[in-house]
Amino acid sequence: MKQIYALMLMLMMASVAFTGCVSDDSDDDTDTTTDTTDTTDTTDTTDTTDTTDTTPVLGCMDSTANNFNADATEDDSSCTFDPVGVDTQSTLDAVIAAGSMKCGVKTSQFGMGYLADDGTRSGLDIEYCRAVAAAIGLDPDTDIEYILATGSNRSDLLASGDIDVLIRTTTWTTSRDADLNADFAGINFYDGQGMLVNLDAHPGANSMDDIDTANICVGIGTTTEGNLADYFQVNDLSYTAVNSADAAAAKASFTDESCTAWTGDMSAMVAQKWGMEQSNEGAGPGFSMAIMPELMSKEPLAAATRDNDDDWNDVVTWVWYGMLTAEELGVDSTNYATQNLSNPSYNRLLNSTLGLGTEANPLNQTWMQHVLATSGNYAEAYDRSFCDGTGAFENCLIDRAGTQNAPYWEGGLQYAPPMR
Ligand SMILES: N[C@@H](CCC(=O)N[C@@H](CS)C(=O)NCC(=O)O)C(=O)O
Repeated sequence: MKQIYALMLMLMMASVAFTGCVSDDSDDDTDTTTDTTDTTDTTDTTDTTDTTDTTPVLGCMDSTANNFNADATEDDSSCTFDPVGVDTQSTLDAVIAAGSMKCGVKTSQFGMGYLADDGTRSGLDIEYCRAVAAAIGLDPDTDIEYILATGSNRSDLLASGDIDVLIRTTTWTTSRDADLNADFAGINFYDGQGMLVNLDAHPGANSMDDIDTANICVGIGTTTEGNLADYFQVNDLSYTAVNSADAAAAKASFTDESCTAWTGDMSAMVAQKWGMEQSNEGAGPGFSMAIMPELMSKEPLAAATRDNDDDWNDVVTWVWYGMLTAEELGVDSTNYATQNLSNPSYNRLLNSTLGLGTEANPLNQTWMQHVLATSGNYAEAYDRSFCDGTGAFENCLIDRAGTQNAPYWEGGLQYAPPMR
Protein backbone atom coordinates (compact mmCIF):
# COMPACT_ATOMS: atom_id res chain seq x y z
CA MET A 1 0.00 0.00 0.00
CA LYS A 2 2.62 2.44 0.99
CA GLN A 3 4.75 4.30 -1.44
CA ILE A 4 8.44 4.86 -1.09
CA TYR A 5 9.76 8.31 -0.34
CA ALA A 6 13.33 9.02 0.64
CA LEU A 7 13.37 11.62 3.39
CA MET A 8 16.47 13.42 2.14
CA LEU A 9 17.63 14.20 5.63
CA MET A 10 21.20 15.41 5.92
CA LEU A 11 20.82 17.36 2.70
CA MET A 12 20.92 21.10 2.66
CA MET A 13 20.63 21.63 6.36
CA ALA A 14 19.49 25.21 6.61
CA SER A 15 21.63 27.42 8.83
CA VAL A 16 18.72 29.40 10.12
CA ALA A 17 17.97 30.30 13.68
CA PHE A 18 15.09 28.70 15.49
CA THR A 19 12.36 30.05 17.62
CA GLY A 20 10.39 28.06 20.13
CA CYS A 21 6.69 27.53 20.26
CA VAL A 22 4.06 29.80 21.69
CA SER A 23 5.26 30.58 25.15
CA ASP A 24 3.06 29.09 27.80
CA ASP A 25 5.74 29.11 30.37
CA SER A 26 4.55 28.52 33.87
CA ASP A 27 7.96 28.28 35.38
CA ASP A 28 9.00 31.86 35.96
CA ASP A 29 8.25 32.26 39.61
CA THR A 30 11.28 30.43 40.74
CA ASP A 31 14.73 31.65 41.58
CA THR A 32 13.86 32.89 45.01
CA THR A 33 15.34 29.92 46.74
CA THR A 34 18.95 30.37 45.81
CA ASP A 35 19.66 33.48 47.80
CA THR A 36 21.96 32.25 50.50
CA THR A 37 24.09 35.36 50.62
CA ASP A 38 21.88 37.89 52.33
CA THR A 39 22.61 36.62 55.77
CA THR A 40 25.50 38.88 56.66
CA ASP A 41 23.34 41.73 57.89
CA THR A 42 23.00 40.49 61.42
CA THR A 43 24.11 43.67 63.15
CA ASP A 44 21.65 44.62 65.82
CA THR A 45 22.01 48.36 66.25
CA THR A 46 19.30 48.73 68.86
CA ASP A 47 20.79 46.60 71.55
CA THR A 48 24.49 47.11 71.88
CA THR A 49 24.78 46.81 75.62
CA ASP A 50 24.09 43.14 76.32
CA THR A 51 25.93 41.53 73.41
CA THR A 52 29.35 41.18 74.92
CA ASP A 53 28.59 38.20 77.12
CA THR A 54 26.10 36.43 74.75
CA THR A 55 27.30 33.29 73.02
CA PRO A 56 26.10 33.40 69.39
CA VAL A 57 23.64 30.73 68.34
CA LEU A 58 24.86 29.35 65.05
CA GLY A 59 22.36 28.20 62.43
CA CYS A 60 20.56 28.97 59.23
CA MET A 61 18.95 32.40 59.37
CA ASP A 62 17.15 32.37 56.02
CA SER A 63 13.43 31.91 56.70
CA THR A 64 12.88 30.40 53.24
CA ALA A 65 15.34 27.56 53.86
CA ASN A 66 14.37 24.04 54.83
CA ASN A 67 16.44 24.25 58.01
CA PHE A 68 15.61 27.81 59.14
CA ASN A 69 16.51 28.25 62.80
CA ALA A 70 14.50 31.03 64.43
CA ASP A 71 16.82 31.06 67.43
CA ALA A 72 19.98 31.51 65.41
CA THR A 73 21.84 34.75 65.94
CA GLU A 74 24.68 34.02 63.54
CA ASP A 75 24.31 32.44 60.16
CA ASP A 76 26.66 29.53 59.67
CA SER A 77 26.05 29.01 55.93
CA SER A 78 24.23 25.75 56.59
CA CYS A 79 20.97 26.67 54.80
CA THR A 80 19.59 24.06 52.46
CA PHE A 81 16.90 24.57 49.82
CA ASP A 82 14.75 22.44 47.59
CA PRO A 83 15.92 22.53 43.98
CA VAL A 84 14.00 25.11 41.98
CA GLY A 85 10.61 23.77 40.92
CA VAL A 86 11.20 20.40 42.50
CA ASP A 87 8.45 17.85 42.14
CA THR A 88 7.49 16.43 45.49
CA GLN A 89 6.89 13.02 44.00
CA SER A 90 8.56 11.36 41.08
CA THR A 91 6.14 10.82 38.24
CA LEU A 92 7.41 7.25 38.18
CA ASP A 93 6.08 6.68 41.70
CA ALA A 94 2.80 8.40 40.84
CA VAL A 95 2.35 6.29 37.72
CA ILE A 96 3.09 3.07 39.58
CA ALA A 97 0.64 4.06 42.33
CA ALA A 98 -2.04 4.84 39.74
CA GLY A 99 -1.34 1.64 37.81
CA SER A 100 -1.54 3.48 34.53
CA MET A 101 0.46 5.99 32.51
CA LYS A 102 -0.91 8.99 30.64
CA CYS A 103 0.91 9.42 27.39
CA GLY A 104 0.43 12.63 25.34
CA VAL A 105 0.40 11.68 21.67
CA LYS A 106 -0.89 12.82 18.32
CA THR A 107 -3.39 10.89 16.25
CA SER A 108 -2.98 12.43 12.81
CA GLN A 109 0.45 11.39 11.63
CA PHE A 110 0.98 7.99 10.11
CA GLY A 111 4.44 6.73 11.06
CA MET A 112 4.71 8.70 14.30
CA GLY A 113 1.37 8.94 16.12
CA TYR A 114 -1.65 7.63 14.25
CA LEU A 115 -5.13 6.51 15.24
CA ALA A 116 -6.79 4.39 12.56
CA ASP A 117 -10.55 4.23 12.05
CA ASP A 118 -10.60 0.81 13.70
CA GLY A 119 -9.12 2.31 16.88
CA THR A 120 -5.62 0.94 16.32
CA ARG A 121 -2.73 3.19 17.19
CA SER A 122 0.61 3.01 15.42
CA GLY A 123 3.83 4.90 14.89
CA LEU A 124 7.20 5.42 16.47
CA ASP A 125 5.78 7.64 19.24
CA ILE A 126 3.29 4.93 20.15
CA GLU A 127 6.02 2.28 20.13
CA TYR A 128 8.03 4.47 22.50
CA CYS A 129 5.08 5.02 24.81
CA ARG A 130 4.38 1.31 24.99
CA ALA A 131 8.05 0.57 25.61
CA VAL A 132 8.15 2.96 28.59
CA ALA A 133 5.04 1.34 30.06
CA ALA A 134 6.59 -2.10 29.66
CA ALA A 135 9.87 -0.96 31.23
CA ILE A 136 8.13 0.12 34.43
CA GLY A 137 6.08 -3.05 34.75
CA LEU A 138 2.75 -1.88 33.30
CA ASP A 139 0.78 -3.74 30.68
CA PRO A 140 1.14 -1.70 27.47
CA ASP A 141 -2.17 -3.03 26.17
CA THR A 142 -4.29 -2.01 29.15
CA ASP A 143 -2.38 0.44 31.32
CA ILE A 144 -1.73 3.35 28.99
CA GLU A 145 -4.17 6.22 28.73
CA TYR A 146 -3.54 8.04 25.46
CA ILE A 147 -4.29 11.75 25.58
CA LEU A 148 -4.43 13.79 22.39
CA ALA A 149 -1.79 16.50 22.58
CA THR A 150 -1.96 19.22 19.93
CA GLY A 151 0.79 21.54 18.80
CA SER A 152 -0.51 24.30 21.04
CA ASN A 153 -1.73 22.52 24.19
CA ARG A 154 1.00 19.93 24.67
CA SER A 155 3.20 21.84 27.12
CA ASP A 156 0.18 22.83 29.23
CA LEU A 157 -0.92 19.21 29.39
CA LEU A 158 2.52 18.23 30.61
CA ALA A 159 2.93 21.07 33.12
CA SER A 160 -0.52 20.50 34.63
CA GLY A 161 0.01 16.76 35.08
CA ASP A 162 -2.73 15.85 32.62
CA ILE A 163 -0.09 13.73 30.94
CA ASP A 164 2.88 11.92 32.48
CA VAL A 165 5.02 12.00 29.39
CA LEU A 166 4.80 13.79 26.06
CA ILE A 167 5.78 11.71 23.05
CA ARG A 168 4.41 13.69 20.15
CA THR A 169 6.78 14.86 17.43
CA THR A 170 8.06 17.60 19.71
CA THR A 171 11.23 19.36 18.67
CA TRP A 172 13.87 19.91 21.33
CA THR A 173 14.82 23.59 21.31
CA THR A 174 16.69 25.85 23.70
CA SER A 175 13.76 28.06 24.61
CA ARG A 176 11.44 25.13 25.22
CA ASP A 177 14.04 23.56 27.47
CA ALA A 178 14.65 26.81 29.32
CA ASP A 179 11.20 28.38 29.51
CA LEU A 180 8.66 25.60 29.55
CA ASN A 181 8.17 23.22 32.45
CA ALA A 182 9.72 20.45 30.38
CA ASP A 183 12.89 18.42 30.19
CA PHE A 184 13.65 16.51 27.03
CA ALA A 185 14.42 12.81 26.89
CA GLY A 186 15.17 10.35 24.06
CA ILE A 187 15.22 11.69 20.50
CA ASN A 188 13.25 9.02 18.69
CA PHE A 189 13.36 10.68 15.27
CA TYR A 190 15.66 13.21 13.64
CA ASP A 191 13.53 15.32 11.36
CA GLY A 192 13.67 18.61 9.48
CA GLN A 193 11.07 21.03 8.20
CA GLY A 194 9.65 20.39 4.75
CA MET A 195 7.26 22.06 2.32
CA LEU A 196 4.41 20.30 0.54
CA VAL A 197 3.23 22.16 -2.56
CA ASN A 198 0.09 22.14 -4.70
CA LEU A 199 1.57 21.78 -8.17
CA ASP A 200 -1.56 22.92 -9.96
CA ALA A 201 -1.25 26.25 -8.15
CA HIS A 202 2.53 26.35 -8.60
CA PRO A 203 3.16 24.56 -11.91
CA GLY A 204 6.58 22.97 -12.17
CA ALA A 205 7.64 24.06 -8.69
CA ASN A 206 10.79 22.24 -7.68
CA SER A 207 12.33 24.57 -5.15
CA MET A 208 11.23 27.01 -2.48
CA ASP A 209 12.09 29.88 -4.81
CA ASP A 210 9.16 28.77 -6.95
CA ILE A 211 6.54 29.42 -4.26
CA ASP A 212 7.37 33.05 -3.49
CA THR A 213 4.24 34.92 -2.24
CA ALA A 214 2.28 31.67 -1.63
CA ASN A 215 -0.37 31.23 1.05
CA ILE A 216 1.23 28.66 3.35
CA CYS A 217 -0.55 26.55 5.96
CA VAL A 218 1.35 26.29 9.22
CA GLY A 219 0.44 24.78 12.60
CA ILE A 220 0.00 27.10 15.57
CA GLY A 221 2.35 26.56 18.52
CA THR A 222 4.99 24.80 16.48
CA THR A 223 8.62 25.41 15.70
CA THR A 224 7.41 25.41 12.12
CA GLU A 225 6.07 28.96 12.42
CA GLY A 226 9.39 30.52 13.39
CA ASN A 227 11.45 28.46 10.96
CA LEU A 228 9.17 29.48 8.12
CA ALA A 229 9.53 33.15 8.96
CA ASP A 230 13.31 32.86 9.27
CA TYR A 231 13.75 30.89 6.08
CA PHE A 232 11.66 33.20 3.94
CA GLN A 233 13.32 36.29 5.37
CA VAL A 234 16.85 34.99 4.88
CA ASN A 235 16.06 33.89 1.33
CA ASP A 236 14.25 37.11 0.46
CA LEU A 237 10.94 35.38 -0.17
CA SER A 238 7.49 36.37 1.05
CA TYR A 239 4.40 34.41 2.07
CA THR A 240 1.06 34.73 3.78
CA ALA A 241 0.60 32.37 6.73
CA VAL A 242 -2.66 30.45 6.98
CA ASN A 243 -2.52 29.56 10.67
CA SER A 244 -3.98 26.17 11.45
CA ALA A 245 -5.02 24.91 14.87
CA ASP A 246 -4.12 21.33 14.04
CA ALA A 247 -3.37 18.95 11.19
CA ALA A 248 -7.05 18.50 10.33
CA ALA A 249 -7.51 22.26 9.90
CA ALA A 250 -4.34 22.54 7.83
CA LYS A 251 -5.43 19.65 5.64
CA ALA A 252 -8.85 21.21 5.11
CA SER A 253 -7.26 24.52 4.08
CA PHE A 254 -4.78 22.76 1.80
CA THR A 255 -7.42 20.65 0.08
CA ASP A 256 -9.84 23.57 -0.43
CA GLU A 257 -6.81 25.53 -1.68
CA SER A 258 -7.02 28.32 0.91
CA CYS A 259 -3.33 27.58 1.11
CA THR A 260 -1.32 26.26 -1.81
CA ALA A 261 1.60 25.03 0.27
CA TRP A 262 1.75 23.34 3.69
CA THR A 263 4.79 23.26 5.91
CA GLY A 264 5.64 21.05 8.87
CA ASP A 265 8.00 18.31 9.91
CA MET A 266 9.14 16.43 6.81
CA SER A 267 7.83 13.18 8.32
CA ALA A 268 4.41 14.83 8.64
CA MET A 269 4.46 16.23 5.12
CA VAL A 270 5.37 12.84 3.63
CA ALA A 271 2.60 11.16 5.63
CA GLN A 272 0.01 13.80 4.75
CA LYS A 273 0.89 13.70 1.05
CA TRP A 274 0.55 9.92 1.07
CA GLY A 275 -2.74 10.10 2.96
CA MET A 276 -4.25 12.66 0.59
CA GLU A 277 -3.17 10.63 -2.43
CA GLN A 278 -5.15 7.67 -1.03
CA SER A 279 -8.22 9.82 -0.33
CA ASN A 280 -11.37 9.85 -2.44
CA GLU A 281 -10.84 6.19 -3.26
CA GLY A 282 -7.43 6.86 -4.68
CA ALA A 283 -8.46 9.89 -6.73
CA GLY A 284 -6.59 12.20 -4.37
CA PRO A 285 -7.38 15.83 -3.55
CA GLY A 286 -7.93 16.91 -7.17
CA PHE A 287 -4.49 18.40 -7.74
CA SER A 288 -0.98 17.03 -7.91
CA MET A 289 1.55 17.59 -5.14
CA ALA A 290 5.29 17.60 -4.56
CA ILE A 291 7.58 18.04 -1.60
CA MET A 292 10.29 20.62 -2.13
CA PRO A 293 13.89 19.38 -1.73
CA GLU A 294 14.95 21.96 0.85
CA LEU A 295 15.05 21.23 4.55
CA MET A 296 14.36 24.42 6.44
CA SER A 297 15.49 23.40 9.93
CA LYS A 298 16.69 20.74 12.32
CA GLU A 299 13.80 19.04 14.13
CA PRO A 300 15.07 16.50 16.65
CA LEU A 301 11.81 15.00 17.88
CA ALA A 302 12.09 14.06 21.53
CA ALA A 303 10.02 12.81 24.42
CA ALA A 304 9.51 15.27 27.28
CA THR A 305 8.85 15.06 31.00
CA ARG A 306 8.31 17.81 33.58
CA ASP A 307 11.26 19.82 34.89
CA ASN A 308 13.10 18.36 37.88
CA ASP A 309 11.53 14.94 37.53
CA ASP A 310 14.92 13.36 37.04
CA ASP A 311 14.34 9.71 37.90
CA TRP A 312 11.37 9.62 35.55
CA ASN A 313 13.23 11.48 32.82
CA ASP A 314 16.10 8.98 33.16
CA VAL A 315 13.73 6.06 32.65
CA VAL A 316 12.12 7.62 29.57
CA THR A 317 15.52 8.48 28.12
CA TRP A 318 17.13 5.10 28.74
CA VAL A 319 14.22 3.12 27.36
CA TRP A 320 15.07 4.70 24.03
CA TYR A 321 18.79 4.16 24.44
CA GLY A 322 18.05 0.58 25.46
CA MET A 323 16.21 -0.01 22.20
CA LEU A 324 19.17 1.40 20.28
CA THR A 325 21.68 -0.59 22.31
CA ALA A 326 19.72 -3.75 21.66
CA GLU A 327 19.91 -3.09 17.94
CA GLU A 328 23.65 -2.51 18.24
CA LEU A 329 24.11 -5.81 20.07
CA GLY A 330 21.89 -7.71 17.67
CA VAL A 331 19.23 -8.29 20.31
CA ASP A 332 15.62 -8.13 19.21
CA SER A 333 12.12 -9.24 20.17
CA THR A 334 12.75 -12.77 18.94
CA ASN A 335 16.08 -13.53 20.61
CA TYR A 336 16.32 -11.49 23.82
CA ALA A 337 15.44 -14.50 25.96
CA THR A 338 18.22 -16.68 24.61
CA GLN A 339 21.20 -14.37 24.93
CA ASN A 340 24.35 -15.44 26.76
CA LEU A 341 24.18 -13.40 29.94
CA SER A 342 27.73 -14.31 30.93
CA ASN A 343 28.73 -11.68 28.38
CA PRO A 344 28.69 -8.53 30.55
CA SER A 345 27.29 -6.22 27.87
CA TYR A 346 24.32 -8.49 27.34
CA ASN A 347 23.86 -9.00 31.05
CA ARG A 348 23.81 -5.26 31.67
CA LEU A 349 21.25 -4.70 28.93
CA LEU A 350 18.96 -7.60 29.72
CA ASN A 351 19.42 -8.32 33.37
CA SER A 352 20.26 -5.16 35.30
CA THR A 353 18.50 -2.06 36.57
CA LEU A 354 21.65 0.02 36.05
CA GLY A 355 20.33 2.15 38.90
CA LEU A 356 17.20 3.23 37.03
CA GLY A 357 14.02 3.96 38.95
CA THR A 358 13.28 5.53 42.31
CA GLU A 359 14.08 4.25 45.76
CA ALA A 360 10.47 3.12 46.11
CA ASN A 361 10.21 1.77 42.58
CA PRO A 362 13.50 0.58 41.15
CA LEU A 363 13.07 -0.92 37.70
CA ASN A 364 12.90 -4.66 37.49
CA GLN A 365 16.22 -6.19 36.43
CA THR A 366 14.58 -7.52 33.30
CA TRP A 367 13.06 -4.17 32.28
CA MET A 368 14.72 -4.23 28.87
CA GLN A 369 13.38 -7.71 28.19
CA HIS A 370 9.89 -6.29 28.69
CA VAL A 371 10.70 -3.42 26.34
CA LEU A 372 11.97 -5.82 23.69
CA ALA A 373 8.94 -8.08 24.06
CA THR A 374 6.70 -5.05 23.55
CA SER A 375 8.28 -2.79 20.94
CA GLY A 376 11.43 -4.61 19.92
CA ASN A 377 14.68 -2.79 19.24
CA TYR A 378 14.83 0.50 17.34
CA ALA A 379 15.05 -1.18 13.95
CA GLU A 380 11.96 -3.27 14.65
CA ALA A 381 9.98 -0.30 15.93
CA TYR A 382 10.99 1.76 12.91
CA ASP A 383 10.15 -1.04 10.49
CA ARG A 384 6.72 -1.52 12.04
CA SER A 385 6.04 2.23 12.06
CA PHE A 386 7.20 3.26 8.61
CA CYS A 387 7.55 0.07 6.58
CA ASP A 388 5.82 -3.28 6.20
CA GLY A 389 7.14 -4.49 9.53
CA THR A 390 8.49 -7.69 8.05
CA GLY A 391 12.03 -6.97 9.24
CA ALA A 392 13.22 -6.25 5.72
CA PHE A 393 12.50 -2.50 5.69
CA GLU A 394 10.35 -2.88 2.59
CA ASN A 395 7.65 -0.56 1.28
CA CYS A 396 8.66 2.19 3.66
CA LEU A 397 6.81 5.46 3.81
CA ILE A 398 10.13 6.94 4.90
CA ASP A 399 13.30 4.97 4.25
CA ARG A 400 15.72 4.69 7.11
CA ALA A 401 18.95 3.79 5.30
CA GLY A 402 21.05 6.83 4.47
CA THR A 403 19.11 9.15 6.76
CA GLN A 404 19.92 10.67 10.13
CA ASN A 405 17.83 7.92 11.72
CA ALA A 406 20.21 5.22 10.57
CA PRO A 407 22.40 3.86 13.38
CA TYR A 408 25.71 5.63 13.88
CA TRP A 409 27.68 2.62 12.64
CA GLU A 410 25.98 3.14 9.29
CA GLY A 411 26.60 6.89 9.28
CA GLY A 412 23.39 8.01 10.97
CA LEU A 413 22.80 9.90 14.20
CA GLN A 414 21.02 7.26 16.27
CA TYR A 415 23.58 6.60 18.98
CA ALA A 416 23.20 5.41 22.56
CA PRO A 417 25.67 6.30 25.29
CA PRO A 418 27.20 3.28 27.03
CA MET A 419 24.80 1.24 29.11
CA ARG A 420 26.91 0.43 32.14
N1 LIG B 1 8.05 19.31 15.52
C1 LIG B 1 7.37 20.56 15.49
C2 LIG B 1 6.03 20.51 14.78
C3 LIG B 1 5.11 19.44 15.29
C4 LIG B 1 3.67 19.69 14.89
O1 LIG B 1 2.83 19.77 15.78
N2 LIG B 1 3.31 19.86 13.61
C5 LIG B 1 1.97 20.14 13.20
C6 LIG B 1 1.96 20.32 11.71
S1 LIG B 1 0.36 20.75 11.12
C7 LIG B 1 1.10 18.99 13.52
O2 LIG B 1 1.50 17.88 13.33
N3 LIG B 1 -0.06 19.25 14.01
C8 LIG B 1 -0.95 18.17 14.26
C9 LIG B 1 -1.88 18.36 15.35
O3 LIG B 1 -1.69 19.27 16.19
O4 LIG B 1 -2.79 17.57 15.40
C10 LIG B 1 7.21 21.11 16.88
O5 LIG B 1 7.60 20.47 17.84
O6 LIG B 1 6.69 22.22 17.02
